[in-house]
Amino acid sequence: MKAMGLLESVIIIIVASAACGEVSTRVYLRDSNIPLKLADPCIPHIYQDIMVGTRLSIIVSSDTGGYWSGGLFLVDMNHNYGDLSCRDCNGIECGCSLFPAAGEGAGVLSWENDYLNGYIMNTTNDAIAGDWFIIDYLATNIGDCNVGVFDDNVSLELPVYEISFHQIRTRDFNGDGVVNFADLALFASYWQQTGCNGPGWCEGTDLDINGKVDANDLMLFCDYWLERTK
Ligand SMILES: [Ca+2]
Ligand SMILES: [Ca+2]
Repeated sequence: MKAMGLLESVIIIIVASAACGEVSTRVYLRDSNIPLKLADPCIPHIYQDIMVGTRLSIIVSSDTGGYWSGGLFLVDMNHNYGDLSCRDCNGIECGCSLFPAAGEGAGVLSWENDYLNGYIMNTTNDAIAGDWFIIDYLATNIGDCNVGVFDDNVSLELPVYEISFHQIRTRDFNGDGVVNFADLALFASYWQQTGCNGPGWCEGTDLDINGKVDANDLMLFCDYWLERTK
């Protein structure tokens, strides 16, 4: 009798794990296959500092198939720090935010209210394991931005986890997507400049916004030498 009970428990656990696959996210620099590094490899979903203006892509994947619904949302004030956007194509809104593994008829839909701003997603019954959706992200402001990952199987109101970005002043002064000699040249043109003030801060070269462009700003600039924003 006891053995029978144990057997039943094992069967329930096996069935439950087969039914509850895991939906996960990966973050890349946009239009590349370069993954964004975690701040600490042992702590998931909290990424290394990124510069304002950085363009990323968030891929939603699953290790199981079948119907699923959820979404990616900026909750509450987070929309002051970042933007989510889907990919339109072939005249279909968000049409290119869907991967074939999400199934024929899967959907991505823009949705917002006073509290949430982002995208609802659903697969169909013929979805298979793999990459399902891609949503783009732009860091728009200095500060912390959290993107909520929602799984309707878990909660309709609270994210199952948040993807966290810490956003700092850009070193890509000319906005061409990479920190290199062109930015250094602009930095050099402001070297020892005083009287910098906001919002421009000497075209962004006064990185510690103390009014002058000096060795401390150079150090902050060099920390991101050859870093890319997309
Ligand atoms: Ca640049
Ligand atoms: Ca300074």
